[in-house]
Amino acid sequence: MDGPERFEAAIAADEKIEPGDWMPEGYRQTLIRQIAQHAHSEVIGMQPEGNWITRAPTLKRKAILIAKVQDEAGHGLYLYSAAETLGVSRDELVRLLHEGKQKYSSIFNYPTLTWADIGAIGWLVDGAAITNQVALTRTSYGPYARAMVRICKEESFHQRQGYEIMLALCRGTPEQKAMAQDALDRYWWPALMMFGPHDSESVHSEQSMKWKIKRVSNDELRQQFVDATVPQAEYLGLTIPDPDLKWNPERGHYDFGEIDWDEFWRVVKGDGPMNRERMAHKLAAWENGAWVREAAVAYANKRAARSA
Ligand code: BYC
Repeated sequence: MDGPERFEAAIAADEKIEPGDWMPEGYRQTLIRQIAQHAHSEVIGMQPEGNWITRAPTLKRKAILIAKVQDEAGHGLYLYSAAETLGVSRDELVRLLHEGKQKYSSIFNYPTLTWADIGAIGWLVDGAAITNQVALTRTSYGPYARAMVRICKEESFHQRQGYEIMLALCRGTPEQKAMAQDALDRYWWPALMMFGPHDSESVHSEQSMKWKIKRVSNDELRQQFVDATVPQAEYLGLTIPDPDLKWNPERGHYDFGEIDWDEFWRVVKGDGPMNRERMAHKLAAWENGAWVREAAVAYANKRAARSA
């Protein structure tokens, strides 16, 4: 079998495509786009939570939050490494992000106003991320699938710690419970937006499903997330801010209201509440870290010269 035929046969048989294998250029480009966007999301995603490290309510909460934020950096690294197996360098991907030519998840363009937001992010944002990423453990590209397995294990812990923060607040004073409700009110709809546009509006889904890069559609994953999260909100005694949310016995799923797609596209296109701040912070961190990169290169050059 030649390259294209072998590729099609591997996809049909649910086998993994590996870095040295022949693959269509569109498959390679789609993976680079998605994996890079995913990596950038992990890295930019450190900012909203990093915002609360100095203000975590106890030493224990602070230690847990620092570990979580470090985990996100690690996820970024696994994903940049997975993208590099497709023949693109991490420097190039970082450059594309800095020039606004690649995206990161819309969710990280919302501010973290109170400590309860840290709970809501763990519970809802990591919860949505796991829903999406569990499906991606079966993606057809081997290095991406394997990165997802490891990331999902860490994300489940993140989701639990977020839920536990919400539980503590909901069992606390009326003011603490109100803070938890306010965080849910602000993060619910942006969390649903993480799954992307409706299937009918999704540009890449059809081809990505054929190539088994995507295994479950945007709308199906969003529904799975809603179905899993509503009982969790009920247990907390919180109200999901959607008057149309209702169990539909015929479908065996919750019906829910329409996302504000104008807001989604505004945020995706750079005009969300925190887009400018997130990118300015990222660029400043990159510039401030220049001496570390220069020192690392100088050290590597010196070692190479010594061993030559
Ligand atoms: N935000 O054709 P579609 C985390 C774009 S981080 C921004 O459906 P696709 C965590 C999309 O890119 C988890 N843009 O696209 C970290 C496309 O534009 P381009 C991040 C979005 O790729 C720290 C256009 O809309 N997870 O866990 O087939 C703390 C049309 O969309 C968004 C991932 O990245 C969005 N929400 O499907 C806590 C998962 N949605 O590229 C937690 C991996 C869509 O043509 N990615 N767009 O310019 C995916 O699974 C898929 O890329 C998506 C979109 C489901 C997101």
